[in-house]
Amino acid sequence: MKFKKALITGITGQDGSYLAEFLLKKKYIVHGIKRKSSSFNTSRIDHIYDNKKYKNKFFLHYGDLSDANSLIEIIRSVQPNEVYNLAAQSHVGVSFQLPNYTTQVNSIGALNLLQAIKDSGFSKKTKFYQASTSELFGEIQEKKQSEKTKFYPKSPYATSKLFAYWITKNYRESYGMFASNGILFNHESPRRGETFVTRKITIGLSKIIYGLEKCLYLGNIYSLRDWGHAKDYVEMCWKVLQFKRPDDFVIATEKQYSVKFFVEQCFKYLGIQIKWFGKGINENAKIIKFNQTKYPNLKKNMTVVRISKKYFRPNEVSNLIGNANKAKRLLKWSPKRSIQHLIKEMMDSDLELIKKIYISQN
Ligand code: NAP
Ligand code: F7E
Repeated sequence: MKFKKALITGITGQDGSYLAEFLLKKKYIVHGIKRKSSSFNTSRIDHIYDNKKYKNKFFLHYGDLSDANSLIEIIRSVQPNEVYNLAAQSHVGVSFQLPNYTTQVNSIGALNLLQAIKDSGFSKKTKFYQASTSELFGEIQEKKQSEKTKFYPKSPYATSKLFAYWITKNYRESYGMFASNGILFNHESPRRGETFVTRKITIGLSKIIYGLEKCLYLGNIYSLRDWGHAKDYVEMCWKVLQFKRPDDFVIATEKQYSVKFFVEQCFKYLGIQIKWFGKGINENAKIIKFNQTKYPNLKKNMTVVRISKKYFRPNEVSNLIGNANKAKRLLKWSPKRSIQHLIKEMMDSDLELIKKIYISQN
């Protein structure tokens, strides 16, 4: 039996690691591109690499989206059936400070990869998935955003992804490539990068519980997002490439919550009652009721959340919610995990992580 070969860029990231696990379970041979880093960057995939079961099924290659030669070399040697382009400078806030770099990686990087497939003579053999994003909708032009909603990107990240979205379509139309966009709304997990807001909250509260920090500082807590679970969403990436023709799909839960709600639900899960005071930059949350025996490091009236100007962006996307009807209808997909499931999983995982750090320090 001939196994399919997949190549994943961004394999060391949140989605890349879940997608690798998913594809290996589907009996794919998985190749991943990791970039050179002076410190270890493979913590999310070490368990796969170390698993004897995957010895001849999982391979890593050094490469970088900004280095076209490395991509051509890898494509030629791997000859993948499917390429998932998940690599990116993916932080919206950071993209305002690194607009050029963000564009090099996210826009030119996607182009380099498409061109590497074409130059290698695989335009008709290799399917291509581009990790597009709800950030393309930015200043929303429709209440719920679908594949038909007009784009209005509001950050260097979003504009860089706009190019990648269009160049993917362009290679599809110009060269007959099976090249598709998954327009994914926010998706989170215990493997989410620590500077994205959900993970910042779950890790921040865990540190407060163990007395390693006193307060969590956030930016715009009124921002609204459609948050799904990364495990549900990587299944979608695969489904997008299994569809009978290349196409573009919005993937979303169609439910919307504020950052403030996410904070409240995390405290609720921990069994800690908080109350909000003040307005604007002075808004803050204090602890009202909690179990002192369970949480010896907490104090009544302790301020556990404050607002900091540092985390506001020059241009904010404040309201996103998807319409995933097309994916539901054509790909027979719907998200399995709720926001409560997500919060429980993320809180449990970060409490465990911080407990280990606390024990090692005491
Ligand atoms: P992530 O955790 O930030 O992972 C990004 C990955 O890209 C990491 O493996 C990173 O490597 C790699 N990378 C960065 N620059 C690179 C370069 N120049 N060359 C090669 N690799 C590079 O992102 P994610 O949350 O998994 O998201 C996956 C993709 O989906 C991204 O393209 C993101 O923009 C997009 N997206 C994400 C969401 C979401 O809510 N998560 C929603 C829509 C779209 P290191 O580990 O070395 O840093
Ligand atoms: O912010 C607000 C912030 O950084 C969510 C990426 O995966 O999803 C992600 O982009 C919201 C924003 O994600 C803090 O201003 C408040 O309104 O978690 P985030 P994002 O910007 O939505 C999209 C779909 C992607 O494609 C991206 O790759 O939360 N917010 N206070 C904060 N955000 C952060 N990071 N930190 C705060 O302290």
